[in-house]
Amino acid sequence: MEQYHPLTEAEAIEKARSIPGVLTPGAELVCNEIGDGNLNLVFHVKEPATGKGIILKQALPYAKVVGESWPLSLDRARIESEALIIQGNVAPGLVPKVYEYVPELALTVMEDLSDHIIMRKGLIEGNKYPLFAAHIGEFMARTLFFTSDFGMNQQEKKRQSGRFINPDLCKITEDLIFDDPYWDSPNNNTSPAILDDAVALRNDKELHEAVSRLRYGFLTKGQALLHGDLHTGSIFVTPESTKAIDPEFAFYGPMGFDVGAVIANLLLNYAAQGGRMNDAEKLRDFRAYLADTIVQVWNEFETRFRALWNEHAADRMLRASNYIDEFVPELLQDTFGYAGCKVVRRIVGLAHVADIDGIEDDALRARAQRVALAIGTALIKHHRNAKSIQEIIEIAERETSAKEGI
Ligand code: SR1
Ligand code: MG
Repeated sequence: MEQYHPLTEAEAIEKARSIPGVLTPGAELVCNEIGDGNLNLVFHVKEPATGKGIILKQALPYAKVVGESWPLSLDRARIESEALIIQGNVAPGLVPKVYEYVPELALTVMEDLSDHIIMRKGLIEGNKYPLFAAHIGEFMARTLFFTSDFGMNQQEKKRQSGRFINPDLCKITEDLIFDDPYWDSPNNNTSPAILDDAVALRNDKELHEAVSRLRYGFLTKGQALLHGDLHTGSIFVTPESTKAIDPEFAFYGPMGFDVGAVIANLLLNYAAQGGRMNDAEKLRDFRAYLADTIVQVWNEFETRFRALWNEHAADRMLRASNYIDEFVPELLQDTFGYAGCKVVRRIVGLAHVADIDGIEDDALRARAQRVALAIGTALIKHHRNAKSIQEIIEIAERETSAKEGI
């Protein structure tokens, strides 16, 4: 058995060659390490003559973004590969295929999606993805429903939850999302230009009450197997196709955390475009597209989730009741709250987003950060009163005009 070590590019090529049925036997192969995330090595092995390729993702025993001082369990590679397999079974075509998982190397060998682009990059460039809402709504409805007590064998769900105890990665979320932004944590990465807004977060009792409730929900509500980090950097797109990647944060948690993650990242782009698009008409049009996409993501998700419930509810009591009509409104409230938390952490916390950090002009970048913080905190404070997805758009428009003066 091979001992764990970070792969070299030559070893990645050798491993890729051993996968049957993907690359041409004996073909010339090239390899690049393309990992630009916070945690892992990612090797892209490509066959230049045909364009065929394979991705090899290897966990490092520490958080790459910080260094060896932040150790992390390699078990996250097993969790990611098992989550991808489960998601691929219940939501076919919406995640990359896993060819092999090599436990001793914490290595997942999977489908090359280089005909897609990372959605965050696409949105930054101002591209629209008309099928995205339906695809991601389908992905979330099917993965969350069929891994929950609503849609799977309830004894098997307990056993499955045990395989997705993910303490190291959950701790990252507990700290970076539900703790650090609300005090002067050394983990934070806050621009001095918005220090007054960051300090206001630390002194806002009403906000702390609401975040504390959401944090407790994250810790205790084991509703479904979440992706756990479903931001637009974890989604590959083309105009016709959507694939969710990178579920290493997968664990049994509150469904609204995944739905909120998607919406938060659309809102971050919404805030960012005010510092990116100079043409007022283009900006209005792109923001209208993002707002419409947010509403559609929820509607597509809710419609599908309810349909799955009607057809597959797992026990007699669910089938005999209208509990779904109580559950979905609570899920909407969680979605508001988690979306807000995920916006706030990307502005003052350790890990930011390129949508906003990539704005060249300092004043416009600071304004976009303030817009995002205002939207995020308003969502968190409003979450228990949320009744309709449309309220997210009202909040985004209201806070944006207040900060941008339009
Ligand atoms: C230390 S890891 C920082 C962030 O990167 C991942 O994508 C997660 O969002 C995590 O919080
Ligand atoms: Mg990731």
